[in-house]
Amino acid sequence: MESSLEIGFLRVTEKAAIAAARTMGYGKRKFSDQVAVESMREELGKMRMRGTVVIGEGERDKAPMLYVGEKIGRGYTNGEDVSMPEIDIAVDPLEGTNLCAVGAPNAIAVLAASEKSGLLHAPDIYMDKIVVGPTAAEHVNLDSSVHENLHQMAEAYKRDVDELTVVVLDRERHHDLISQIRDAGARIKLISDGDLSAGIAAAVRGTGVHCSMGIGGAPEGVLTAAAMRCLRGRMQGRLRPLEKWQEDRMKSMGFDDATKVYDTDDLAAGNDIIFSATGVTDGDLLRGVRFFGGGIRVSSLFMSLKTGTIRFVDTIYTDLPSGVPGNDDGGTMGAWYVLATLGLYPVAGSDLWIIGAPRFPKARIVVGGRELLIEADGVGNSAQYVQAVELDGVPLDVPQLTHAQLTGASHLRFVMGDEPSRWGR
Ligand code: VTB
Repeated sequence: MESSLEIGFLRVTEKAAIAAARTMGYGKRKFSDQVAVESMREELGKMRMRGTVVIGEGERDKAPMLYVGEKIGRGYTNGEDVSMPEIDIAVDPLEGTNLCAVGAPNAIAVLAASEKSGLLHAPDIYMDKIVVGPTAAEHVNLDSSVHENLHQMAEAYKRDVDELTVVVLDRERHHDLISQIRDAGARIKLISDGDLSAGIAAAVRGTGVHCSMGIGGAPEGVLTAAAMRCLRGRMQGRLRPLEKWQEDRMKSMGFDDATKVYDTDDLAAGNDIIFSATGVTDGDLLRGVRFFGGGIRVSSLFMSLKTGTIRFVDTIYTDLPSGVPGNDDGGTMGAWYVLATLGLYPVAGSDLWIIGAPRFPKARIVVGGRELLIEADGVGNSAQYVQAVELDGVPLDVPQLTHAQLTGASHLRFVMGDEPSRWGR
């Protein structure tokens, strides 16, 4: 994937996290989710790709935005533009909607992307999961007993079982699982929501979490697996239809073996996987969004499987005129670009302007209170070479102007042609 596209995905989760964080503590779970979805969709729509949502907000009839199968990106804005890459996208714009609604820890905005067919289109039902980091990746198996898995993990981590911490969703359905973990002697962190964030935390040293176990959403399992590919951890899952409609759903989507264990590579098979998660509220892994006078600070985990990079990114968005380091460079580049399209290049530290090839047939700019009309007769994709230049009707022999000449003039006229000329040599 092109790096400009990759970095675009970071922006997508950053923006969604900011939108959701603005609603933190409102007690409106659905509203928090909705603003994150809207933001994510808007940002994804700006990207130079032909994106397809493979994990999203639900099926088309239930979700107006980011539904499974939705085509998104500039490659679909005006018909299909085949020059842009096809990308499969899995999103969870707000993982932990309840957490955000009450301001509890570990709400995140998440996205994974891959080349076509690199992420499993899992049904929106439950999945029994086990997630561990690289240290224990080869030491666990969903088919083994909880006792055996924990003892294997302890060996891998070179510690006792009672020095392991397992995260489990606090649900009635986990009654037995919790007893088995307690019997084996491991510590437990019960969470009210957010097993995706817990799974990622398990794969990062220093979070104090070693494993995530139990039944949560299958679509989020695919996102967890994408993160595990990048972190070299492991995620195993088995679809667990807990109700009849889930069984039907599973079958209708072509998943008929309820005993099959899906490993990390089955869930996220791609070779070119991008994973981005941005903290909404403070958590084990990431800080939440912080608003301050004139700016916003966000923390993300941003990974690329292909380049093998794992980045913890801290970004500051600001609207202050003084900006932050980087903004002035960005501004200069923007100003330079505008001037270049007008056929003007300012030589820094001097009063000279070098004359280049303009891109627009007509432009009016105000310089020192006076209007300067810049015309480029016949400019176009083939006519991109300067043949002659006049300033207020006087032909110029050299391709430069002083600042005083430019600010004292009212008409700069270019004659353009298809071939390079000898003008200015
Ligand atoms: C919850 C939620 C998770 O799945 O577990 C949900 O906290 C499904 O469980 O983060 P319930 O229906 O019991 O709430 C997740 O959304 C993702 O796995």
